Amino acid sequence: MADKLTLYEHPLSPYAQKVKIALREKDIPFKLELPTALGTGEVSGDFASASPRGEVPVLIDGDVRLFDSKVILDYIEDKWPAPTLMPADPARRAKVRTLQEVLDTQYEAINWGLGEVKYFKRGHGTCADALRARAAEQTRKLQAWLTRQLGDDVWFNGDAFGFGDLAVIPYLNASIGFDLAPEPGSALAAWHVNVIERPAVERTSAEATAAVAGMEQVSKFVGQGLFKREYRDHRLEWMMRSGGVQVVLDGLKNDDVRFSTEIE
Ligand SMILES: N[C@@H](CCC(=O)N[C@@H](CS)C(=O)NCC(=O)O)C(=O)O
Repeated sequence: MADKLTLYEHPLSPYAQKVKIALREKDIPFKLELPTALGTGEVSGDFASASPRGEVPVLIDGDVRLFDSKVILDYIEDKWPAPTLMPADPARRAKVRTLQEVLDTQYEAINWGLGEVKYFKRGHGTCADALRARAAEQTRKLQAWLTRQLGDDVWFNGDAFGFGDLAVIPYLNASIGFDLAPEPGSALAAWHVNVIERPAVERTSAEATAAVAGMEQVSKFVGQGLFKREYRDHRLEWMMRSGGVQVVLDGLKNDDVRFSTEIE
């Protein structure tokens, strides 16, 4: 391979973690970059031109510059088809895409909301308690849904590990970090034990765990105006529907939350 790929990421981004797992499973070399000023809404330079939404992950492969994890994953599978990470059967492929859709939107929003409460100290007191309780209830329901999706299979992807599995792992790991592990003895818990041992998953998960330590400090930086959190799509809806209307209003008043970047 001539030039190494560049992946702009943050180790805690579940979207970036999915891409790293895919590249590592396929043994494709890449270098990692953390975009300057990620999280401020003020990104610039090469990253900003490749990522008009200012979000990670971004994959640079020569002249090819891609944003959005599902687009990037499909590109990786198309360009480096072996070993395949997608099942062959059309119904199974559709099931994998359903998993990606639900996990990247509804499941992700819950973990993101828990992060807003725990690390960014949103909704002090009773509002924070209510947000945590709603998140726990929603997580239990989604984990029950995932258990039903897995059924008697070993892998979400079908016969072998693939996109169906890496679609789930970063989100389930984050739940476990928030003390919302899958029910002991469940098929989902057994799947997690199995999947976490894969070198690509283990390495990517370890990078995320190492980055959690830095999160203990971030609320100070919000106060100093160094963060302007992106309340977008399902995340914004989650905060509104789960008891955090005041969090959104306070954030807008204090100018430390923003909506997604309008593409120009
Ligand atoms: N739909 C996108 C979502 C990417 C996304 O939201 N990334 C977050 C990190 S988890 C981000 O970079 N946010 C920019 C910011 O917070 O400023 C994908 O699948 O890649």
